[in-house]
Parts: sequence; C-alpha cells; structure tokens
Amino acid sequence: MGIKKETSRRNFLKGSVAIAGASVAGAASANSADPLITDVQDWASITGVGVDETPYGLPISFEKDVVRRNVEWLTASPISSINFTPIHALDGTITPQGCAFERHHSGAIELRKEDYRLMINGLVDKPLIFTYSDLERFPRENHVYFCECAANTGMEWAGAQLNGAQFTHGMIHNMEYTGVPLRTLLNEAGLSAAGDLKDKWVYVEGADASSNGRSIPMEKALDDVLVAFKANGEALRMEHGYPVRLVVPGWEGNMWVKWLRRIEVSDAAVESREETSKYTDVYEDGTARKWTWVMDAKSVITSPSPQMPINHSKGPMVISGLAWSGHGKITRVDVSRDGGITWETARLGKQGDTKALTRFYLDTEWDGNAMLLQSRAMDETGYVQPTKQQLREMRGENSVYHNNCIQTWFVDENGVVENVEVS
Ligand SMILES: Nc1nc2c(c(=O)[nH]1)N[C@H]1C(S)=C(S)[C@@H](COP(=O)(O)O)O[C@H]1N2
Ligand SMILES: [Mo]
Repeated sequence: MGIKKETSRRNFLKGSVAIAGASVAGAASANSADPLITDVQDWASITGVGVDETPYGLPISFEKDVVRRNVEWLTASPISSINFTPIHALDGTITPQGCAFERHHSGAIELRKEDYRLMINGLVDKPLIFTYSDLERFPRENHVYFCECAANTGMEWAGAQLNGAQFTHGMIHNMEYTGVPLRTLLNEAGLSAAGDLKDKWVYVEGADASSNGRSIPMEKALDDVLVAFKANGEALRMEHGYPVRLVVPGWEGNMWVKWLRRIEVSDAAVESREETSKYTDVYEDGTARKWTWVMDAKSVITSPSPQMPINHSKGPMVISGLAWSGHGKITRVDVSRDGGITWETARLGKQGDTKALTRFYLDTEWDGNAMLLQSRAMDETGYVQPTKQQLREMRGENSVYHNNCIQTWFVDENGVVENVEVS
C-alpha cells in the first residue's frame, strides 16, 4: 500500500563524498543544427486562438498533470474526504483556487448569493442576519494566509508512507483573501451583553449537512479572523465555501468554516464533534491534547521530491520548497543534504508574510551523489521545526494531527526521489 523505508544515515554517508566545486553551465551552448532554432515552426506559420474562444482560461493542456489528486484508500467515500494541492509543481506562494486542496465532511454545496444568510446570535446586544450584499457594505481588507488541514502529513506518523510532496504535505493552500474582519460584524451586533469578553467564545457553523461547527475563543475572533468572500481576487470557488467562508489565520483548517451561516456568542465552548473526537491527538498515556488550534512552523522541499526527480546531470541545481508558521513570520529555512548532519541556510523568495507560505530556494550544485534532503523552518518566535524523532518523543505514536516534523527525501544518483525516514 505505501512505501516504508528506513535509511541509516551512516550507510548513506559512507557512499557520499564532499560536494565538488566543478560546475557545468545550466544551458547548452548554441547549436545551429537544432531544428527548433533553424526551422520555421507550425506555431509561427499559422494563426493562434482568438480572444473570443477562452472567456475563462484553464491551464494549457501540457500542464494537465498539475491537478488536485486524492488517495482512494484514505477515506471510505469521496464525499467526506480530501484531495491534495500539487505543491510539487507550483512555485511562488499563491495557490490557484483551481488546484487548491479540498476537505469536506459532507461534500461541496452550491449556495447562491441570493440565498445566502449569515446570522449572529447568542450573547449579543442585537442578533443580526446579514445578506451577501449587506456584507459587501462593510470596510474590507486583503490578507494572504495559508490554510492547512491539521491532518496534513498525518499519515506519516508511523513511517514514510506516501511518495510525493503533494500527498505528504498537500493539505495546504495559500490565498489572498478579501473580507470583513469578524470583529467588525461582532461589534455591529454589539458585545456589551456578553460582559467580560475574556472567557467568551464564538461558535461558528456552515450551511452544509455536516455544519462543521467549531468553538473559537473570543480573543482570536476579535483579532485577525476574516469573513471572506473573495480569494485571489475572484469569488470563492464552490469547494472553498462560496459565497462566504471564515478565515482563521494560522489556526487549523477545520476552523475555517465554509458556507458560513451562523456565529453564536457564548460563555462556553460547545465541545462539538470536530473539537473532541476529531482534531485531537491521544498521548501514550491515553489522555488527549485539546484545543490544538495553532499550526506550528513547518516546511517541505517541493523540488526535488518524488514527483519532481532531478532530470539533469550534475551541476547547477535549484532546491526549492515552502515554509509556514501559524505563529507568525518565517525567519529562516535551512536545507540539509545529509539527513540533518550539516545545514545550509536557504534564500527566502521574499520576506516571510505573517501566517502565510514563504518560498525558499537553495541555489546550488549537485555533485551527482545521493542525498538525504531535508528542510528545517524557523519562525519569529524562535521556534525550530522538530525532527520526526523529537515529535514522537513529545507526542507518542498515536497521533495523526499536527505532524510538523522535518521531512526527508532520498535522492539517488539518477535523481530519482523517494520518501524515507532517517534513523
Ligand atoms: N462547512 C464546512 N466547513 C469546513 C469543512 C466542511 O466540511 N464543512 N471542512 C473543514 C476542514 S477539515 C478543512 S481542512 C478546511 C478545508 O478548506 P478547503 O476545502 O478550502 O481546502 O475547511 C474546513 N471547513
Ligand atoms: Mo481539516
């Protein structure tokens, strides 16, 4: 079913030599015999596609493999299931909606803007019901945030399992959201009835059959939570909660309620299914970790990776990946080629945004030898991404959620890449 492979660091090192300085150019020298250079090509002899033929564009057919994929054996039905973002094939940080992972508990629903209602009730001065166009009349903001399912990488607790960054780390997307701060809507309803806000909660739920209800402490609700209706500039896609979803920056994806229909202010957490029997992790002694909302710092090398082998000989090579932290900005990412013995600091594509994906690059040379590639993220709180061993020591072996450990890819001399664990 999956690949489980243990690679001993010692055996690996025996076969490796120091990275050599010799480099070959990344491009071939000009070759006048190349027909792509010498001959007039079809695309220069005939006219192309007119502007009236593609009212809404899809990726060119040559990119048809860059799509969401699911793993059939993972869940009993595709209605309550997950698919994965093709992070191995993307670059930069923004996830196009069309290939951003989906997670539904009862399928994606079609809800027209005209039929959309959002109710705020409970301990408020004035319970309110908003239509979609009501929401558009409040001051709105734009922010880029990652949304990571707490189950991302969860299949890897027991051992190296899925052969691809898409499958090990693809329950994540990163979009620019446009929306109204939840704070604005709560203040519109009035919070004086709630008294001291310190120990108050909001319970948020969706309009789908699962409702996916979650309790959020008032402090977070008044901080950076957004009631969002646009992503990457356009309307949310159905599968991401059209017409309105909650954006809960840095916190587990389950709390990002889609098709948001109700927000209840209360003096206690509801302790719903999604925050008790699900989205909690059991320790070795049988007790459970509760209220594990924040997604800790994490990173993964997206290329090379099992779906992105190295297909050139030794010489210039770009190692690239993604890093993120629910606690704030990524400040540094290190890359190791020897399974975590030595590290080099990668270059950040741009300064890390808070609670958003950060792209990193290591512009380097490949000596043609096998590598045990790892990346290690650090965030502005000083937190360092743990190894798998460290995580297992802290949490035991029963966990599924919140696996933010360092990932290892084994790259062989032919550039073929495999998901492994170092011992
Ligand atoms: N209403 C509703 N909201 C929901 C869910 C759901 O099934 N129903 N799934 C949650 C889970 S578990 C995750 S990880 C995120 C996934 O968001 P996405 O489908 O946009 O990737 O939505 C959350 N919000
Ligand atoms: Mo999730």
